[in-house]
Amino acid sequence: MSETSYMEQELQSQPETWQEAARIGAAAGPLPRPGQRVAVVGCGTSWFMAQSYAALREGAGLGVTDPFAASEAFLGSDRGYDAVIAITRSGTTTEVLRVLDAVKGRIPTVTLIGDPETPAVTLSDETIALPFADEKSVVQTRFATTALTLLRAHLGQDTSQAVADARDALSVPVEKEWVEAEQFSFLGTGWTYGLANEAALKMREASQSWTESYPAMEYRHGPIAIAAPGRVTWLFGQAPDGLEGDVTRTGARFVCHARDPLADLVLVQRVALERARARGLDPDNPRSLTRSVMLEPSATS
Ligand code: F1P
Repeated sequence: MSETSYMEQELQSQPETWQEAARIGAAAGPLPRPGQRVAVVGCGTSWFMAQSYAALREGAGLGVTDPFAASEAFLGSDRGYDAVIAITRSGTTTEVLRVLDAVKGRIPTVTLIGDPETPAVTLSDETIALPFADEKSVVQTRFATTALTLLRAHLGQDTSQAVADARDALSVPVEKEWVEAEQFSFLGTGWTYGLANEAALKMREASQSWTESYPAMEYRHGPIAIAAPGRVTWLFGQAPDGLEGDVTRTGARFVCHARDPLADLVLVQRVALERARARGLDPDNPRSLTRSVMLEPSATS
């Protein structure tokens, strides 16, 4: 592995790519208007960004917004969607292309895409290209967070604090305890649940770590049995009453920072990178993973 991996370079550029995305997102564009019924689809990291966006949009009272893994999307006409948003860095992910193809001419689509020279563009009615956030590393960091920042800005959020907090997350030390921990459980509520899912995926992809993720209020319903000394429970956003005490009593380390939760995800990306390094792994080329899952035409979902 080279001293500076693509993953490291890419994750460090997030404050700049977020600022650029916020400019694009704040302008009027092809994204759905308030009140429209929206389905958001993606795979892997992009699915988790869809989860976060859906919770933010619907939570802001801007309309029904349902996130789906592209392979499990319910987009029948009885559901009455006015728009489908697809999120895909590569633009070649088979399950996403299948959704775009299936709804073509029936539901308007807009795709947030990293590489605009790809089939997803042809299949989409509209695209929002983020080539400045595309990545060389297989493990996604900045494309996902930049796409979500664009969507946050489109919902009317001021993302400048998130940018400042991302700079902070890039400068604080990565604690030794996080690099050496045996296991991580990531928790979130509302839009930060998608971030928890993404944090857990990042750690698995980059460093083959044992991670889990749950809605924060679900954690006491069984998963807390995993919490123990040498393990970490990391919460994004506001901690539910009493949860810190419940986790601390198990001997696990409870982590919850005040910074913008998307910026706190940047810190987890750094933890994943350091854990990969500590294990001699190449985070740019993780075991069994490719930049995009492209299935044979005959393969079923
Ligand atoms: C989606 C994705 C990635 C994952 C892996 C396979 O890619 O599932 O999130 O890390 O590399 O592809 P995309 O549709 O956003 O290009």
